[in-house]
Parts: sequence; C-alpha cells; structure tokens
Amino acid sequence: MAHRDKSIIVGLAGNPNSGKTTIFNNLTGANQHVGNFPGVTVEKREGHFNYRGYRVTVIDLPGTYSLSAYSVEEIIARNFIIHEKPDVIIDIIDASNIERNLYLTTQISELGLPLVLALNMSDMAKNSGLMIDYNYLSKLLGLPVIPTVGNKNKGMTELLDAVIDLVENGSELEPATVKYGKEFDKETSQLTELMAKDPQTINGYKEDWLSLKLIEDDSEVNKLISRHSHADDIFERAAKSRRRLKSLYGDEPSAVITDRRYGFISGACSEATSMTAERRHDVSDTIDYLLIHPVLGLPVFAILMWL
Ligand SMILES: Nc1nc2c(ncn2[C@@H]2O[C@H](COP(=O)(O)OP(=O)(O)OP(=O)(O)O)[C@@H](O)[C@H]2O)c(=O)[nH]1
Ligand SMILES: [Mg+2]
Repeated sequence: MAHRDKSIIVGLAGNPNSGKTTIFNNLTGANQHVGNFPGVTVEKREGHFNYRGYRVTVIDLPGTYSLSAYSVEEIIARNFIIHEKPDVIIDIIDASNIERNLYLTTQISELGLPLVLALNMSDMAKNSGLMIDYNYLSKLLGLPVIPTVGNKNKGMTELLDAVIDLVENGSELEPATVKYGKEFDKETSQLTELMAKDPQTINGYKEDWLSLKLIEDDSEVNKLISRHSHADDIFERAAKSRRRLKSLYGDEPSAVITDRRYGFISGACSEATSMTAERRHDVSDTIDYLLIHPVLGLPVFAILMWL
C-alpha cells in the first residue's frame, strides 16, 4: 500500500478516430468532466479513477496524424506532452491502419516520455486478415504494445497494468529511434551544442528533438528559441544546416525526415505483421479482376508496371 496517495497523469494520444474517447470512457466511466484547453475552444476531457493504489488522471487529447505545428490540435497535443509532462502517454493506434498510425508514434517517442501503445481495433485488423505479432512489434519498437478492442472493453486491464508497470519499474525496453543518418547527426549535434549555452530557455525540451525541429523550420520551436541568449547564432546555424542537407539529399530536410520515419515503420511492420492466405487471395483476386476488366484493365496494368 506504499503508493496509496500517489497521483499520476496519463495522456491519451492518437490519430483521429482511433478510439481514444471510447477507451477514455472505459477507463474513467462517469467520473469525467469536459472543459477547454487553455486559450482555445478545443474540448478537453479529463477523468479520474483509482487503480493499484494510484489516483489516475486521464486526459483525452485531440486526434492528430502528426506532431508538427500545422494545426491547433497538433499544437495542443504537443504542448500538453511537453509542458504537462504526463507520467505516461498511451498512444492509441488503429491497428487496421497500423503503418499510418505509427507515424505519430515515432514523433511522440522522440519527445522521450514513457509511452505505451494500445493497438486498438485489433478486431478489425484480424477480420481484415492482418495478423500482428504484438510481442515482436513491441521488441522492434522498444515499447510496450497492448492489443485492445475499445468498443468491447477488451484489453483495458492489460493496458492499465502496462501503465503502472512503467511508472513503478521504468521500461525494460529501450525505445528504438529512427536513424536520420550521419549528416543529420552532424548538424543536430552542432545545434545541440549552441542550445546548451542557455539551459533555462530550453528547460524541459529534449535538445535532439529541438535540433531536428529547428532544421524542419518548425514555427513553434522557432518562437521558443527566439528567447534564447544565442538565438541569432542558432537560427543562422539552422539555416546553414537546412541548406547543406537540402543540397546533399536534393530534397527538403523535412521531407527526408518524413521518409526516414516511414522507412523505419515499414521495416518494423514488414517483420511483425503478415496477411492471412485469404487476405492475400482477396488482394490478388482484386488485381486479377481489374486486369481483365475491359475498361480499367489497361490503365491498371500500366500503373502496376510503372510501380
Ligand atoms: N471495431 C472497433 N470499433 C471501435 C474500437 N474502438 C472504438 N471503436 C469505434 O470507433 C469509433 C471512433 O471511436 P472514438 O472513440 O470516437 O475515436 P476517437 O479517437 O476519440 O476519435 P476523435 O476524437 O474524432 O479523434 C466509434 O464508433 C467507436 O465505437 C475497436 O477496438 N474496434
Ligand atoms: Mg474523441
């Protein structure tokens, strides 16, 4: 009973429509209230419950595909994660769309907070013939992975146990990181060095993450760094890095970063997921059907050859 009075904060993040609110309701029941995130009209659901001697506060974050600073939802989710520093983030993933959903995961993981993945809609994934080796995926990503079916209230105890285990014991796993390559590392380490000159301004942020965001020219991070005592040097360095990387890769660094993340995800998914024989047949039957179709046949053939 040593932890009877301990309070923890858990943030529920995830893509739109992945089942966040369903899981939030399962966890908190009627014990919830709805307000707004500070300064904006985006709804903030907050709920409470007790589990294994902890008082748990859960926040249902707005659904986002990414943590760039393009939309108000993305900025809210990101600022909440960075500033409120929840004890654990549960990233709710639509398992039937696993690759697209894991894009956000790579970004949350880079923020360096304890993270648990709920592979929700695992029923839909299974019904569509997608088989996921959850244990292997967990090993590859270096994160706890719990299959759930939100609308059937399945997997909630396992999910909560994973959260509490992480709080009590930390992770036995080392989160896998996306490798951006030597050239990126060279640039980010120079920026990191400059940022270390004013630790107060960057207090609470991971320097590696800030460096990458500066190279991406992220408006929110630029705002933060404009208060840094070496702001001019940092911006100059970031612009140089951007130019250098662009000429090396022949593309915007932000596009290279996105590619690397998807490369990492598709590597993990190709190892940890497979399709049932029926699903493979369905896919090849559809292609056959399209190929012999009198109107669509030729264009589809041309597209397949071009791919
Ligand atoms: N088949 C299936 N449906 C689910 C599951 N979890 C949630 N749903 C359904 O999926 C729909 C979307 O769920 P929500 O909980 O509203 O998703 P959300 O992530 O809160 O969506 P936004 O707030 O719009 O981002 C609802 O109709 C749920 O009943 C699941 O595991 N399997
Ligand atoms: Mg919702």
